[in-house]
Amino acid sequence: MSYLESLRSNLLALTESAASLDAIEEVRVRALGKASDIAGLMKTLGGMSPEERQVKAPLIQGLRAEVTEAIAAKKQALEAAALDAQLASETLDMSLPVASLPQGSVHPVSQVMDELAEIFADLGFAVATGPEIEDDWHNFTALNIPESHPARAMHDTFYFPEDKARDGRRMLLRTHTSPVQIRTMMNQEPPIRIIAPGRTYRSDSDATHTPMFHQVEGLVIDRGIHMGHLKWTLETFVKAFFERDDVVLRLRPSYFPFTEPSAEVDVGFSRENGRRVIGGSDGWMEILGSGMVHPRVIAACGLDPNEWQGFAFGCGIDRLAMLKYGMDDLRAFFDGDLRWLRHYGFASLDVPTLSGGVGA
Ligand code: 2U9
Repeated sequence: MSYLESLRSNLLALTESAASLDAIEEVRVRALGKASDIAGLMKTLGGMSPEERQVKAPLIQGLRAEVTEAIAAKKQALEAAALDAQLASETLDMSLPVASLPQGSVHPVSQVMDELAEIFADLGFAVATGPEIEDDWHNFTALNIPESHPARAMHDTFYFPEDKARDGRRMLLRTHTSPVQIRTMMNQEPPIRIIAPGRTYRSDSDATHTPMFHQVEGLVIDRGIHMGHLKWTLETFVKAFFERDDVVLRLRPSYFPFTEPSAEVDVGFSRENGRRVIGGSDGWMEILGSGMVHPRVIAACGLDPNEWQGFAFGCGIDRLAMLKYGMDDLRAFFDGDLRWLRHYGFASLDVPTLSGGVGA
């Protein structure tokens, strides 16, 4: 057997017998590194006559190519085997019962959002979401709040600098979730039934206001929609949310630029152990704003207001959580205090259902 042949069978045997990624790397250095036999053979090419080189160069280079390829193939096979072994060792049997319950809990705001989704899904509403960084057209103009409108100032908006404007529209942190409904109306054919829960931002901070707060808004667009549909929907929602049948609603005329007519919604409360609880008729508490979608808002979204009508409503999720679960300081929602979270948090594996009870 020639020297080249015995070198070839030696190196291929070494390659084949490498049992780990470290071992194959050692073989690579030994077979192809600077001090290897193949490197030595490559160096001899320079001192050969052209005739000899013409014969030997293809043999030596061919050997180098064959060994390089064999090492690469072996390395790939070892890597695949290592990945298979890792995946096999990391399998998790999802059907096994939980050994101990997870430590974390669901934040009351997330719990209320899940409850809202569950209640409104039963009434045929889908959950819609959209960007928190908006432009002034979707947040204001489309909602019948033109540039000079005092409502823009009332919203205490967090604006981005002028040079961040897109297509001539000033960017801002959305002051309500209404732009989600605008985007839905522009992208989806009616009939529309959605709720839009999410974070909203206003430059306002005291015991009852935080710069970031959570809102849910609802929107129905269809033919022949009237205030009766609005009142029934809100009544059904409030009864299901507070899990009481003795809920009474009172609609008071109000004004919002995006609805006409507009109504603020009060709910009757009673006193239990000195605390106000929803239900009964000891007094009224305002919980929602609502109204028939303004024809100008419907037209701004490209729909014919003579054909399509709708109702909309909005309320603060943080306030809903406080009322339902008896919390009295809004700021605690955002402190991240573990004792508060453990006290008010909800078991992470509990999913609110209408049959099993939406609340805790
Ligand atoms: C579209 C058309 C109409 C949403 C509405 C209210 C009334 C309202 C406030 C309640 C407390 C916000 O969190 S809060 O400060 N909201 O009173 N929101 S009607 O009306 C819309 C929305 C979108 C396209």
